[in-house]
This record gives sequence, structure tokens and C-alpha cells, in this order.
Amino acid sequence: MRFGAGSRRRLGSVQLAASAAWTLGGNDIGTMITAAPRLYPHMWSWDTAFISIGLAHLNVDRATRELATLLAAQWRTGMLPHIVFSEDGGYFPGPERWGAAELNADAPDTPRTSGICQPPVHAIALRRIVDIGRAGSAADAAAADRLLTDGWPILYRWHEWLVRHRDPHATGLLSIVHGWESGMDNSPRWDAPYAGVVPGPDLPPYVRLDRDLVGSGDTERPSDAEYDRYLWLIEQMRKVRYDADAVVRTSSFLVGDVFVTALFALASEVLATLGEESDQPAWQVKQLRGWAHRSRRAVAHAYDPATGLARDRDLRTGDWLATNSIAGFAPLLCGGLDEPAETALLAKICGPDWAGHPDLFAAIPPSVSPNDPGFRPREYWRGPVWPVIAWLFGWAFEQRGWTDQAADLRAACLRLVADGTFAEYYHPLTGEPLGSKQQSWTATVVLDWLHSS
Ligand code: 9WN
Repeated sequence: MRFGAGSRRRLGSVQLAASAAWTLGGNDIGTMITAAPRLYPHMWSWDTAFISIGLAHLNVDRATRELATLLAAQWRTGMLPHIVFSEDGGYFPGPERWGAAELNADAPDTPRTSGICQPPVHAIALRRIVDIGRAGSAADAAAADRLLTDGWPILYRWHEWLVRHRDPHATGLLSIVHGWESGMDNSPRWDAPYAGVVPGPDLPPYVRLDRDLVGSGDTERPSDAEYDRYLWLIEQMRKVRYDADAVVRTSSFLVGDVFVTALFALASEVLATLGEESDQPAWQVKQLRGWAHRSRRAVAHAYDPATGLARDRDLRTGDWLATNSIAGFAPLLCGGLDEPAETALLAKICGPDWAGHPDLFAAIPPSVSPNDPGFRPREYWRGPVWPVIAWLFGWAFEQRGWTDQAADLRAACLRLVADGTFAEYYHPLTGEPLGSKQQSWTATVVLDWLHSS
């Protein structure tokens, strides 16, 4: 059956909120809220940051516990791992394939974790939880303040780890060692650097579990060739026992990620302010502001006037990577551009190559421009629209005073998700829900939009 706008149901906001809450309840396995029921039966780092924001609208104490569960899995080095595994299997690569605790004494034995990280959006979640808590009852405010007191030093150490190991030369541009660390796994941003990842003959065999769990998995999910490279990078990290510096030295994938860098700059500012509010050491607050400043400059430096977008940089070859992806708008998240360039960038994201494209189901920037020859509207990070990414831009727009653009984006997103399936991502032209359904982070950003309208 061809999917058309006519086949969509449209829930009212009360029903939609109830349905989002029900989705989160359904994904709660007692020890954690999993990222999605079948495809992702564990805790993912940046998913959990978003999940805790939505939860705060339902129950502040529960939200604080969710974020605290992730923070408790911090490695002794300071890294927040990208996956915290539940006791359930059902995902590949699972803890055995990663072997993080077996190979590295700084990884926790329990819970089991993966050996890489994800974008540092956690301070933003802490900010939202604290604000929602303070606007609630005395008990809510107390729970949020406890999270602030206990969680702040953990997040400081996480940011410090990123600076120490992912920007050792203090350029401000943070690097990633695996596409999964970007959260945008198979984005065209990584096609060139992945071309330099050549799986060796000793890549141990494996069986994927993801494809059968996604409706048209064969076309939506990354290809087997891409998975070989993802798994090969894990082998390279296992060989150096996940030693952070050795990984950076030896990984055949090393990219300066402009989107992660912008999120880091934004989150470091947010963390600094939260630190002032909770009497954290002044020198740490100052350091955070310094990191934010340096990374903001790196993001501005990555801006390419020729394309009007910011670029990533392949640190193995030195090449700048210009792709027509949503990450090119990174400077809008953290600032740092001069005013004419920033105004042009804001106009561009709202314009006909992006959110203003006339064929879109709703005016939301997709992961790749619909006007790009490589646009694939059903293929994961190669075209679909991701509600969480829109949430990040909307939140940043609010902070930056672009309230009209933030309100337009929120309205468009609520139109996209009104069917109540809470899909992982959506077809930008038809609004068809794609990937996993009942995805926790989609449900929670919907809750946040509904509560902010
Ligand atoms: C690999 C959980 C995660 C998200 C990522 C998204 C996807 C995993 C996968 O799902 O990645 O980490 O198996 O595809 O790309 O952003 O955090 O929702």
C-alpha cells in the first residue's frame, strides 16, 4: 500500500500526550527506559538525555533517576558510554562483541557498556529537568536540585574527558572515532572517511539483528558493507583495549565532527551556568566557558562561505568534508558566526533547499537536503527527518531569541508526529513513519513540545 497523507490518523494534543506517556511506560523495563521496544532494547547515551526531558513532564523524580542511571555508567576515565546494556539481549553488537569491561579496567563491570561515546547533550537535559522541577512542587524542585548537585561533577568530568582525549591539540574541534559516535551513523558526512576503513580478513563473523526488525529494513538500514566497517572499527579498538589515546592514534576513522563540537559548545555554556547556580568551583565554571568559546570558534572556522554550510574534517587526510547535511547548520546551535553569515544560515535552514522545500510534508529540515542528488527519503540518516534533531534546533532557536522560527518548527513537528506512532524517523515528503515505532526519544520530545506550546 502506498503511504499517503490521507492514510494518517491525527490525534488531539491530550490523546497525543497520553499516548507518548504510554509509550514511555511500555519501554520502561524497571531498570531503565529502553530506546525502543525491539530494535534498541538498551539505554543509549543521547537518547536517555532526551528521554529524561520528556519524563520530567510526567514525573520529575523518575526523570532524575533515568539520567542518573546513565551517569552511573560513566567510565573511570570520565567517558559516558554510548550504550548501557540491559540484561536483555536482542541487539547486535552486544556487550560480548564489545568486550569493554574485559579489556579495559576503567569500564564498569556492571552494567555492561559499549566502548565509544555519543553527542554531549546531557547538560541540556539537566537544564530542562532543573527548570521543569523548579516550576513544579517543592518535592519536584528538591529532586531536580539533587540531580544538579550529584550530576554536575559527573558531567564536568565527561566534558573534561572530551577535551582531553578528543581535542588533545586544543583546536576546539572535537573528533569522533566511529560514525556511531556522531549519532548520525550512515550520514553522507561519513562516506569519504569510511572509504578509508578497510575491514581486514580477520574480521570475526557476525549476524545482524536489526534488519528483520524494521519494516523495509533492507532499504532503510545501513548496508552490510557499512556494517563491516562499523564492526571493523570495533576490532581496531579492541586491539588497543579501548585506551582512549591509543584509539585516536590507531582508528582508521578519525573525523572532526562539527555538529558534536557545536553541541559541546552549547552544552558547556549550559553546564557553566548550572555550575554558577549550584556553587560549583569557580575555576571549573570558567574552564567550561573557555572550552565553549574555543569550540564555538572552531565551528565558525568550519563554516564554508562557498556552500553556506559548516563542514566536518577528515583528520586522517586533512580534507574538509562538505556535504549537504543537517549538520551544516551547526553554527545555529552554538553561535560564533558574524551577523550576516548567521542571518544567511538561518534563512537557509528555513528556505527552499531545507525546511521551506515545497514538497515537504511538514516544514522541518530533513537529514539531507531534498535538493541534493544523494537525498534518499527512506534511508536512515540519508534523507529522513528526525524529530530529536528538530527539537535540538528548536531549543537552540529559543535560547538565541529566534522565537518565531522556534514556534514554526514546533508546530511543524507536532503536525508530523500527530499520528502517535512516535517513529524513529519520518519520510520527509509523505510523513510516513519509518524505522522503529514507539521510539522513546520521539515520544519525549513530543511531550516537551506539547508542554511548551
Ligand atoms: C547505533 C538509538 C540509536 C541512536 C542513534 C541512531 C541509532 C544505533 C543503531 O539508534 O544508532 O548506535 O544500531 O543504528 O543512529 O542516533 O542513538 O536510538
